[in-house]
Amino acid sequence: MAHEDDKNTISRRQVVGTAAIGAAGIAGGLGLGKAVAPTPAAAQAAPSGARKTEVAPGELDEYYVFFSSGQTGEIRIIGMPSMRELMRIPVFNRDSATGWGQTNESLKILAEGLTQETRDRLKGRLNGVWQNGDCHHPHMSFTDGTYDGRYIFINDKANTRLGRIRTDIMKCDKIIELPNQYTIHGMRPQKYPRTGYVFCNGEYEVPLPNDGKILDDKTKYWSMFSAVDGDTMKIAWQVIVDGNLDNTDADYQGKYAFSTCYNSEKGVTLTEMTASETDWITIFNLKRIEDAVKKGDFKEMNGVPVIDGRHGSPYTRYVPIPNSPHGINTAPDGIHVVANGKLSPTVSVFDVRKFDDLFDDKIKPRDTVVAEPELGLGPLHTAFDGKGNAYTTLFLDSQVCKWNIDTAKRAFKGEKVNPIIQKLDVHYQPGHNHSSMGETKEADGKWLISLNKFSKDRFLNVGPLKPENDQLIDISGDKMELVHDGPSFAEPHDAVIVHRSKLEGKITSIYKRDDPMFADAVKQAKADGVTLESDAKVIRDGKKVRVYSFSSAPAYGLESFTVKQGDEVTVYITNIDDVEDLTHGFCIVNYGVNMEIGPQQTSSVTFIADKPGVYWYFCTWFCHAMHMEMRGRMMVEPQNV
Ligand code: K7E
Ligand code: CUA
Repeated sequence: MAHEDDKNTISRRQVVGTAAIGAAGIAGGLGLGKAVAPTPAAAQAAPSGARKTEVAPGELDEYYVFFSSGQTGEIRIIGMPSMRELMRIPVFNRDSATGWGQTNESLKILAEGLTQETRDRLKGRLNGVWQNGDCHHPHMSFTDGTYDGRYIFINDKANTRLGRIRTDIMKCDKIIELPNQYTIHGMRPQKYPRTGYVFCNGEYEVPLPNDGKILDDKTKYWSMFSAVDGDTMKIAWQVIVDGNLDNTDADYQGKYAFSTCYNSEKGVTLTEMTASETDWITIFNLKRIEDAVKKGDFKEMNGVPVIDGRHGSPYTRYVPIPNSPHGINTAPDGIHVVANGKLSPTVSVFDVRKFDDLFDDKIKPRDTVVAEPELGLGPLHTAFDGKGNAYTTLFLDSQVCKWNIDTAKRAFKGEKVNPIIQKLDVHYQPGHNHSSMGETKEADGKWLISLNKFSKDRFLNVGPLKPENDQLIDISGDKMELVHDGPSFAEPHDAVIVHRSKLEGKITSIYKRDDPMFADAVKQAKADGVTLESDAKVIRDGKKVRVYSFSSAPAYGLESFTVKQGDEVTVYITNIDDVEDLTHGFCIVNYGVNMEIGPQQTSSVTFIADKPGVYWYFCTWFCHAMHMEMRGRMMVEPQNV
């Protein structure tokens, strides 16, 4: 079977002409309209393992899956193996349900980590914050090589930000914009000893500073590798590199981080970017970089120590690999790192133990490569089962390829062995895949999710814009078995699969009254002499009016309040219910205001009472049999009365 697949691959490859894949090859080969026709959906028999995904009513899933949402800008939590969507966590998006991007609490988080320059640009518009994001890579914080259940980090490719989610309440608590770079693509937390750093790749090259003085001179464009301190969410240092930076990962020793580069040419057109037969991975020596920061071997740019990591520097090494690699993944054995070929049908396997010698110039860059198996067309990302096998997505072939790392190493040394164990059709064109606990040293080899970019005919037709298809594959046996199709909308790139034991006892259902999320509201109430949990009153402070109310199903503390046209009104609501699953909302009709108030949470929103009249406010989260009656009036007096 493996042998046959291999033959297929070779003949298809010959048709495409891999050796000559240049820009023309991409236009023909990677152009989706002409992509290799996948197996029709009907040809895939109904999976016998469908029951494996069944989680009976009232039972709980074994794993949490944290999905990115691409250009939707949020994080989604899915239960696995049922693949039921459990929750969405707004991060970079404006969310109508929760008021994220409108409440004072969320606006503070969205604004405080922006650079001064961006804050000035956004003054007086868009609520002072970006309204869109593009999430690719969600990752949990690590301690000692495995998930520690503290935080989820997520990149924003669109507006160059890194977001952090507190897992105790599953809400975003910090967002930072990185200066000196334009876009964050690859992002990974440090695995050992802990997170620690969060590494962020600046994919696109720009002039630095990017102030318009240099525009078209691409020889003066640069990419930046950044390390953010995951505890403080402050940027620690940056490294300027040759080429660009696509995906990144870290080792299990705490010594190195590494990134793929698909544009060593520093081209600005497709033809230029793919001109060279080889690109490279860039390896960062963390200890040497930290020493450089200590002894001052850097240039300060916008308050950040920027280290020169271009060719010839002691801080980086560049290892050439075939044209335009994409994903890079460290195996749970702590030794092997796989860079995925994309335009090349190969993946390159590195042995991290050789990186010490490479930095001491005892060996050549290519001596760190210990295998380079040819897997099929368009390898993008690789996952692991902790048993020595790797699972690589083949974008163009619409397959997942299971292969053995050790066999690949033997083949690289010239032995006549085939590392490929099985190829499984997926539907269609997979980007990332992820195995259960697979990016930790506790990879358990049970499940694999293939995040497929196209669903075509797999679901009821919903128009020109179709969902993606996240397929669940059982990898616990010798053969991979497809067990579930999961449509999802725009556009989860990546997901991490976390065993529920990692979060046990860490998640709360009721806010603590001293939660830092609403500390500002508590402070303001104190200054106004108001007790948030029991006072319902209106405080006037010139043209500023602060309305304090609480909520307890099915009523608000204030049945009505009156303000004057033109007032700047801030409404604070404290949900004094301390019952699990009893969230209230606060929406004002025709004022564009709505927010979530969880049990024991205080939420606030500020707006101008610009139109006189009677405006009912009402509760938007179903909370009681009398939920419809949970309403009150905002009366706005006309200005000239
Ligand atoms: Cu391959 Cu942004 Cu991780 Cu998309 S990236 S697939
Ligand atoms: Cu309170 Cu519905």
